[in-house]
Amino acid sequence: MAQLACCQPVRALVLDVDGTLLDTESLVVEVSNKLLAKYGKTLTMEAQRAGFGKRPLEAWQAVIEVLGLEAVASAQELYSQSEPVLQQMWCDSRFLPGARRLISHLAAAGVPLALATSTPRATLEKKLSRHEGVLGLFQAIVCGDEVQNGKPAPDTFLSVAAKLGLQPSECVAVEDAPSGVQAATAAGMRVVVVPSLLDTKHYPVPDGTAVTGCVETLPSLLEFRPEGYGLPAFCDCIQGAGEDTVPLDPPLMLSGPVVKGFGRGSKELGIRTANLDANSLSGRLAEAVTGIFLGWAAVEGQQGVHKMVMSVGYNPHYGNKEKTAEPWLLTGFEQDFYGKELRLLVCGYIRAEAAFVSLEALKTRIFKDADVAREALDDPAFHKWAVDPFLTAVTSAQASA
Ligand code: RBF
Ligand code: MG
Repeated sequence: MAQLACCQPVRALVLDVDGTLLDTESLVVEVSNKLLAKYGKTLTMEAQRAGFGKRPLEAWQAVIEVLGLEAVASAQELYSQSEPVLQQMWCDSRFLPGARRLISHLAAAGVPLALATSTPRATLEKKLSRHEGVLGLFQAIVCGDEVQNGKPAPDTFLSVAAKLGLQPSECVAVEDAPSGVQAATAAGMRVVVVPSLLDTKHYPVPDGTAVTGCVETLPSLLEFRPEGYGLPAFCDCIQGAGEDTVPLDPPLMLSGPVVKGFGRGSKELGIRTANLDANSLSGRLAEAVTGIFLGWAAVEGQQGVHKMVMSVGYNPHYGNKEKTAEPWLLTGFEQDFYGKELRLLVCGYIRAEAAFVSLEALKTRIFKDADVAREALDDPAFHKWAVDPFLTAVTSAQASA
């Protein structure tokens, strides 16, 4: 948790939209890759880093430069091809885990909230069109088409602070993209970074005592603790084995065939995780931020639903390159069910992934996670999901959780 720096109390939270509040980056990557295929290119990590966070035309210009497409396409050309496709998709934009909870909580507590986005106003409205009442939670909104210079210039953040009637030093910004972090820093705000790029070396190193710039880096907004900034703490946590867990509402629903994992689970750890094929659910997995989650599982053709605890991410203890989802079914995993469809209803968040000093320490923590899940899932707020049709539709008999 960030330690509050000396002087300025936090009077407002200023949020970026794309990749911070809403999962639009996955839509952009999908559409851009289809378009770039015509030129024999893909939206590489470097291109994403150059483009993310910027206004659409400036983002395309940056991508062109990174991919060396200057001779074959202009930013305007690429924008006119991608934008109509994206316009159809914006209304499907979903909140990233923890985002809706954060803004609802702070708004209800009377903390001023603002948006500082590179998106044009009309596009922002499309992106939030199915999320009724959300625009009304913000005291100030500044869009990319309302400032002279887009991110990484400070204009968007300076303008939003002015609209709030606050000094930038009284605001904390939340950003996912390097260009956005740069913009908020240049405006004189402290920044909480929730990286949307895998490679965190492109982000500044957090300094909890900094007066401007990155004060902490979080795997997702599910880890944000408002009390670290003198703001009211969440009061929706659900306890299990003495630990707080965060409800995910709506829950995340994942399904796919069970595949063989790294084989470490049973051999080294004494647990049998049922691995999901990351490719068969890549879109959803990208959106399921990393961390340790709890929920319910159902296996095609099997009886009942099962308590489940799951690790999503890169297993920092082992340093995997591929993102995996490894659910551990806490009951009923006796038969071999490779190839069968597994359905997971993920309704709670336990903690961030971590590296441990020893295998023993990792194992101890995983068994603690299981205890937390077992107990928390008995709470009515979590237990209600055990009878969800998403799960019971594939089981052979009535749920018996
Ligand atoms: N791997 C890590 O590297 N760090 C973790 O914090 C971590 N937590 C886990 C929690 C649970 C509940 C489970 C089921 C797995 C977790 N793992 C973690 C993944 C573990 O390393 C993996 O399941 C085995 O390596 C088998 O691939
Ligand atoms: Mg962003």
